[in-house]
Amino acid sequence: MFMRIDHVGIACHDLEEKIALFERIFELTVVAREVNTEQGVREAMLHIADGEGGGSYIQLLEPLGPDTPVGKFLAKRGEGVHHVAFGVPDVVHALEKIGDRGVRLLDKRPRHGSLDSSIAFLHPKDVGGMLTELVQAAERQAGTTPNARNTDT
Ligand code: CMX
Ligand code: CO
Repeated sequence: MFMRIDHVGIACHDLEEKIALFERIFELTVVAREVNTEQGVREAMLHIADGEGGGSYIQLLEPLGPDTPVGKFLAKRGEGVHHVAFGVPDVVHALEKIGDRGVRLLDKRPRHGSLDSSIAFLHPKDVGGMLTELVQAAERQAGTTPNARNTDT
């Protein structure tokens, strides 16, 4: 079902500060910055490697306000790992299969995610306490990495 770990999402108060930290200590490069109002985040994707069906990344997340998923998480738990995202070939198919196994789907249908992916979340309480995201990467040519860009969605 899973092809790779697509990304690990890290909640933070100050996106620019954390980008600088991850660039400095891990030599990672930002390949995309995005404001996703539907998810309530300002975010950056830092590229790690290319894998089957897409890349793998660290996703840094700053909330757009306190009453957002990441805003609430920061208030309750502070900065740190917020979710793990797995790459799947077909997110609609994966959602159907996982839903049939009794896991609560936070998204019944895929939404827009980073780098033009299609994403959906599973309830952390049904996955051993881990907020889980499914990612179907956007179609792109094998062996290429996305260009750095700024988009507002
Ligand atoms: N990881 C693990 N557990 C989490 C969690 C997280 N990130 N966020 C919340 N929880 C736990 C809470 O601790 C709580 O447990 P207890 O009842 O034991 O205290 C339980 O889940 C319910 O949490 P809550 O605070 O009452 O509920 P919220 O209103 O904060 O909703 C959740 C939690 C997961 C349903 C919500 O954050 C959500 O829908 N998330 C999906 C969307 C999202 O996270 N978007 C941002 C990222 C976007 C991206 O990756 O592109
Ligand atoms: Co994510």
